[in-house]
Amino acid sequence: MAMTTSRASHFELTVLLQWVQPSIIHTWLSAARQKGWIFSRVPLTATNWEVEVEFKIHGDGNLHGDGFAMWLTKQRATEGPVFGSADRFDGLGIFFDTYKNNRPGTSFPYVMAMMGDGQTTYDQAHDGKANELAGCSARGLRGATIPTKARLTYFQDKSLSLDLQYKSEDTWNNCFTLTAPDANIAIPSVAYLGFSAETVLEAARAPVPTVQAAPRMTGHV
Ligand SMILES: [Ca+2]
Repeated sequence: MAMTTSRASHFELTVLLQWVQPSIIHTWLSAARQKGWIFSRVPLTATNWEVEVEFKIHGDGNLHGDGFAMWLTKQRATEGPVFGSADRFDGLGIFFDTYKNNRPGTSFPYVMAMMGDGQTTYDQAHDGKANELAGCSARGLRGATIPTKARLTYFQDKSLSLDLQYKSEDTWNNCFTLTAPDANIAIPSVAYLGFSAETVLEAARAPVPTVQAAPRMTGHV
């Protein structure tokens, strides 16, 4: 989408993945003024897993960014137009969309999943609607007073669930649960875990962005 200088946000993501290299985090930190990403160097090959991530999205007054994405894709570390990462991805994208482009009747922030086939483009103009696998509105996700978290749980060939914590501590709200074969939850067997964000700062007003990358990997079932 066209970016303007009228929006700004802070986006903090706390990543504690052991196999994420400090150099990648540094890269993301320095890139945060425009676009930034952080991707695992080693693919996630476990068949069942859970990823928990703590993040913080806050803006300066009414200025907010576009949001961020969480990825489990065959590709890694390629800058692009989808929340700072490459389009036509192959695998799962979870979008934490904080800027409503054009999606009447939907309250934002909106969190949704898309399973990319490597060819289909993200429906940028309608906030991903054309290819939405599942999603939920999460009013209060931005500027929350408690640590906001997301937890993605995957059982290969069985289920994919996304839970969010943003209303009160230690209370998880289910965003969606998908089951196979009713839904296509086939994440590539070799997929890289990544996060990306797209932010425009109004230089005169916004302080230096603080992007702390941050997921916490828990458990192998
Ligand atoms: Ca949007």
